[in-house]
Amino acid sequence: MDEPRTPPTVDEPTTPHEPFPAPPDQTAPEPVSATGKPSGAPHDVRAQSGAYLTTAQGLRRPDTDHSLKAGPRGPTLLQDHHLREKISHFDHERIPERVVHARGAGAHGVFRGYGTATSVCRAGFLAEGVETPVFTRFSTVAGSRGSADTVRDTRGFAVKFYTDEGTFDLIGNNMPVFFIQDGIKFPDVVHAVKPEPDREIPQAASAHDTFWDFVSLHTEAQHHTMWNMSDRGLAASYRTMEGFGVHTYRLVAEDDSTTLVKFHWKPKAGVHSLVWEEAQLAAGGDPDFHRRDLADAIEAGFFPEWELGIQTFPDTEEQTFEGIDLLDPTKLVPEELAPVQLIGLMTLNANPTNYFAETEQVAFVLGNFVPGIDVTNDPLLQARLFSYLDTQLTRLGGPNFHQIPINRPHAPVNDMLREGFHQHAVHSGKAPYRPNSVDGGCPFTAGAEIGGYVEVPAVVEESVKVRAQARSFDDHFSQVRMFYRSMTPVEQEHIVAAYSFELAKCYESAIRERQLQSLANIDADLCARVAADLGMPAPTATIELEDAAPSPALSQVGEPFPVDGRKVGIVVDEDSDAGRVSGLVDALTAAKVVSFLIAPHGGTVAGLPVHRTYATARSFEFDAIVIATSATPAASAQPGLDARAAAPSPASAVDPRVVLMTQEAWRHNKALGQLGDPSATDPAVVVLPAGGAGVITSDDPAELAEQLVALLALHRVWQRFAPEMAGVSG
Ligand code: HDE
Repeated sequence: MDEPRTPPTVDEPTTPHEPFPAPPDQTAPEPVSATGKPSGAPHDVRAQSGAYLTTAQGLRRPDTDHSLKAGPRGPTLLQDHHLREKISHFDHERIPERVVHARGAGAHGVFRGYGTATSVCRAGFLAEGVETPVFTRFSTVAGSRGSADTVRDTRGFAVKFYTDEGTFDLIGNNMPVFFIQDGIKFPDVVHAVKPEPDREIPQAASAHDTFWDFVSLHTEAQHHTMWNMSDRGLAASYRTMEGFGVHTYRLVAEDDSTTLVKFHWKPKAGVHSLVWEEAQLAAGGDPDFHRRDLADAIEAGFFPEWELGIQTFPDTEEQTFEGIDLLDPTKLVPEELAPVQLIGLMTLNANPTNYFAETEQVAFVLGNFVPGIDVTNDPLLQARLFSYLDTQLTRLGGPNFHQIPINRPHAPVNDMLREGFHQHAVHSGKAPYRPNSVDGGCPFTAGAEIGGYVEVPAVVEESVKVRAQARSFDDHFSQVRMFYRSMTPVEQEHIVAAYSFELAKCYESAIRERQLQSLANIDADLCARVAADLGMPAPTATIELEDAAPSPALSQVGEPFPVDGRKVGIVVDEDSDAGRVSGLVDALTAAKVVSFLIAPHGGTVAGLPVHRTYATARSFEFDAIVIATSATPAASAQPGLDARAAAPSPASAVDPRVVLMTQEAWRHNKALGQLGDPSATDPAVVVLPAGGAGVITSDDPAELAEQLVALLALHRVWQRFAPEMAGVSG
């Protein structure tokens, strides 16, 4: 039996006991066999067991600190098998990281069908109340496995549904459009965004010549690029990202009728982003910002949830909807034209037990479908059908990667795939071929009526073999304009700043000039503002576009969202009124907001447990900051670090780290509060001579909590720098 986990002791423990069990927030892949059979084993069946150190063969070892030598000062002996096993295994611990999406975080969960899709899709897991285990992996695209989470980038959103009918992988992104229209261009766009090959810099960043060289020459990339330059490129957390299947898929109903669809994931917590400076600070201060947030939220019981939705379109011969080519993955269909219909709920409720075994080894394969879900001719999707299986052969070392625990299906497997590296199945029988009589004809083929996957007999027009694409793919700008003009002023401001930053990082003037030309075709005002920032002339448009109606659904600003799991930092010290602070924490906890007490030192202050010290806390970690102390400079403060220390202002009487935190929170449009016991510092004094939007003061903890929650629901105090936003942010 596993011993319950006990806290570490100062002295090295010497009483043998079994390994500790995984903490309650963690789970492991379902203990099914390599061929999908329920094993009846407990979830930790693959965890290590036994109290004593062993070799990989279970042989107990008395010493792992000294190699076997010819005398204490002599050479090491080749016969030391324990040494060789230990070093050799270590030498081979690494596997190739993913070519793209190398940096990611995963979680286990469950998907529950609403039954609202059954009229268009026969897939059993979408039926009402059916619960299907899932494993979801979120990722950045460009950076390598050890890069920072908060860089400007697209985010991956891949979900593995372990359904009774086989595994379905829905591998999407947090943006509904893609850089390229044809999969054959994927290596080009990826080579362009990856670090430049001569110096291998910059890491996890698109702000460099080769990326902008490519997207300005290959203008079909402009739509996706605009999404990256928008707030969507700076996801606040994985929990607050929308997900999109991007391609148009084809659903098949029980009566064989077909419907074209685009998949959407709608986060229950709303769609939120970081601001640029905050993202940069987080990349340095906590490169694991998103990974930590996801794991912490699940551990704390704030299970992230998304509703799966579909936009449906008639499966007509031309495969267009309202003039939009559904096979062009650089185009979206505005939700105002085709509302998203919700068809199920995904809840992520458990952390993985082991990062490598699960999050690193999970293999999403685009060709993993279940009856009821089929492909279209989107040329990007078609290439992906090849790539995802192929890439695993190198990454996971052979063709049996689907037998790795996290990849095992939960449906019975009776394939005729045999042997290969790392074969975990022990196949019985003699006839892995069909037809056979030796094994009594087994395995038998299954028609659609008994769950067989039958491809939709879609008509392929009589055609000529060409390397070409449809003329309808030629419009590269009108939806980019539509996206930009659908943004609120503050979101547009961020887009201008992002282009200005990224292009200013390019060395080659020709590349900046070329990209400005694309911006001129998208929107003259956008182009003029970026050109001014770059100190370059703004070109005029070279093409004429019809203005598409804006799609307000594309904006992230304006709606209140639930505050579950949002974080408030409360600055306290020995002067704080412990009763009031506890009252605030309780009121915030009741509203499902998490409080962190930030104090000059660790341990306790005023009898309250400290979660962060002035040295470890930084504003980006919190959605709002409350000051509940006079915050006079602590013993460890270096007041000279406060730029205004010399000036005789009330702010200089405040610890510089509290000043920094408050000012950053102000700049990042976050709510600021003062728990107004008479000693508490007024944040408005720290950040501004007089108060401002989103700065609240109360000596009543419940009232302060209520006002904070109202501000948190809007995510940021949008009108602070854009007064015209006052209407949307209350
Ligand atoms: Fe991927 N993509 N991709 N991609 N992709 C991979 O598969 C590829 C595309 C996406 O968390 C790789 O297992 C090609 C679109 C996600 O493990 C690789 C093309 C979308 C993930 C690959 C695309 C995506 C990947 C790398 C153009 C959004 C991470 C390792 C035809 C709809 C999944 C791997 C995870 C991963 C190829 C385009 C999303 C190399 C060739 C469009 C979320 O196979």
